[in-house]
Amino acid sequence: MTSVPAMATDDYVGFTFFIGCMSMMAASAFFFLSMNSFDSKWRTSILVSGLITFIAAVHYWYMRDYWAENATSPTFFRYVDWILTVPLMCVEFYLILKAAGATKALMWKLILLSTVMLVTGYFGEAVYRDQAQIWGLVSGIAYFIIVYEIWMGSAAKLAAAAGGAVQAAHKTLCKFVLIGWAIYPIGFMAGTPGWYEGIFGGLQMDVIYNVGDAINKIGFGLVVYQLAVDSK
Ligand SMILES: *C/C=C(C)/C=C/C=C(C)/C=C/C1=C(C)CCCC1(C)C
Repeated sequence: MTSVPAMATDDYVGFTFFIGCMSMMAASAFFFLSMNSFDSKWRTSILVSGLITFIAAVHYWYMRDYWAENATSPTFFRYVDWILTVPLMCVEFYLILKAAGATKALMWKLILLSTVMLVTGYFGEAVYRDQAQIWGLVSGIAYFIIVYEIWMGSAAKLAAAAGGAVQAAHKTLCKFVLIGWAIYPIGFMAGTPGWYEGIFGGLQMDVIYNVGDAINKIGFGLVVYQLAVDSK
C-alpha cells in the first residue's frame, strides 16, 4: 500500500495544489450537471466551462503529486494544462458572440495569440531561463494584443452590437483577462531571473499561478453560467 506524504503546515504550494485540485473537480461537476437545464443555445458554452475546469483538475492531480514527490515546480504539466485550457477560454469568447456574428477567424486569432503567449512563456521559464526577460516580454506583447482585441477590437464591436446580457458577460470576461490574467506575469517574474527579481523574487511562483488559475478558470465559467441563467 502506498502512503500519503505528510504536508508541512507552511507548505503553501502543496496546500494550494491540493485545494486547487478539489475546487476544479467541484466546479467541473457543477458545470457538467447544470448543463442540461439550459437552452441548447448555451449548452456548448457551459460544456466548455466544465472542460476547462476538468482539464485543470486532472493536471492539478498530477501537479499536486509532482510537488509532493519532488518539491520543485511542475512546469511541464503547468504549461500543458494552460496550452489546452487557455485556447478553450478564447473559444468561450467566440461562443458567446457567435449569435452576434463572431467568425471563426476571430476565434483562431485569439487561439493563435494565446498559443504564442504560452509557448514563449514556456521558453523563458523552462528552456532559456537566462533569457527569461526577453521571452517574458514577447509573451507579454501577445497578451496585450489579446487584451486589445477583446476590449477594443472586433470582439468588442460585436459585443456592443449584441447588447444586453451578452455585452455584460463579454465585459466581465474582458476584466478577467485584463486583471485576472495579469496575475500570471507576476508569477513568472517571481520564478525566473531578471531585472524584476528584487521586486517579485521573494514570492512563490506556484502559489501565484494556483491562485490565478482558481480565479480565472472557475470565475470565467461562472460568468458564462450567469449569462445562461440571465437569458433563460
Ligand atoms: C487557466 C490558465 C490561464 C488563464 C493562464 C493564463 C496564463 C497567462 C495569461 C500567462 C501569461 C504570461 C505572460 C503574459 C508573460 C510571462 C509568461 C506568462 C506565460 C506567464
